[in-house]
Amino acid sequence: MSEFKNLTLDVADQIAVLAISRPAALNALNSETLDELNVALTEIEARDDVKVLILTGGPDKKGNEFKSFVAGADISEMVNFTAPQARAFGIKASEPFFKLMNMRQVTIAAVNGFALGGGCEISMACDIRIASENAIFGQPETGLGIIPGFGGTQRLARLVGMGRAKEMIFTCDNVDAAEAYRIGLVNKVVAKEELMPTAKAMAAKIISKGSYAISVAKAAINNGYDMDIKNAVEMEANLFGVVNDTNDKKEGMGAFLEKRAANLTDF
Ligand code: CO8
Repeated sequence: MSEFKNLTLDVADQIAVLAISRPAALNALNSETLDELNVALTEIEARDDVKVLILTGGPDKKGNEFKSFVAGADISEMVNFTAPQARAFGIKASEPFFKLMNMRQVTIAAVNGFALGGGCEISMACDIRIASENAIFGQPETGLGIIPGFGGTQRLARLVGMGRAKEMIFTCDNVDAAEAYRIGLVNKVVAKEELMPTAKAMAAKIISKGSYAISVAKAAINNGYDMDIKNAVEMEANLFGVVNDTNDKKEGMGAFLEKRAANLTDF
């Protein structure tokens, strides 16, 4: 694996924990960090020893692990952007963001504090979001005279519906973890000390299933989301054909019929 300035990576038990780490800026995303994320995600996707990726935020400069997930895109970098630079910044982010969304491994955002602007957006690019009870979500961009530019106008509406998305983006009102759960922005809210254990327990449960089947199911959900239902179901049938010819299918169904535990290994 490459060395990173603004990321830390730990791999154990087939789970990669990738932390965005810019303690002086509450883990704000600058160009350098986006480039590093792109490299890290490419390298992680190629690893057969990683089946779930947990994305989180590193501690702040005082060592507080629950201050910030990601406090947005880096405002000090964006302030002097020309329009082409701003556009290029958005496009740069879309590469790692789409990797999180589409990589064969499942991606879980463990949101440990502020998830504002680009921070809320990167959490939404993950498959699943688990928040600590102190987490704060928001899209403050219009208060800065800009718009969410890392997919937020699109992914927030898809997750919470257009009305709530418009309210959050037009008012810049933050939502706390409980409200984020209520509106479907996060899957679970847990006490701070339970955040990483809960994310890892969910990861372990996912790893215990058929990893190849999960990656195909992920592709089916993602690809079908924006299709009409007829074509989407046809696409699902095609993918069902793909998973039909796997060792895991033989083993999984065979184990059921033989009343024993399955040993699923395809990936
Ligand atoms: N960018 C750069 N620096 C930041 C950011 C940020 N987004 N957030 C925090 N920091 C820095 C602060 O400037 C401060 O630095 P210093 O110590 O040198 O003064 C340090 O982090 C600590 O922050 P605070 O002292 O402000 O900490 P507080 O506990 O008082 O407040 C907050 C925490 C509420 C999170 C506050 O820092 C804040 O409001 N941050 C900005 C949040 C924000 O507006 N985020 C959205 C940014 S815009 C965006 O994300 C757009 C995404 C799409 C771009 C697409 C372009 C195409």
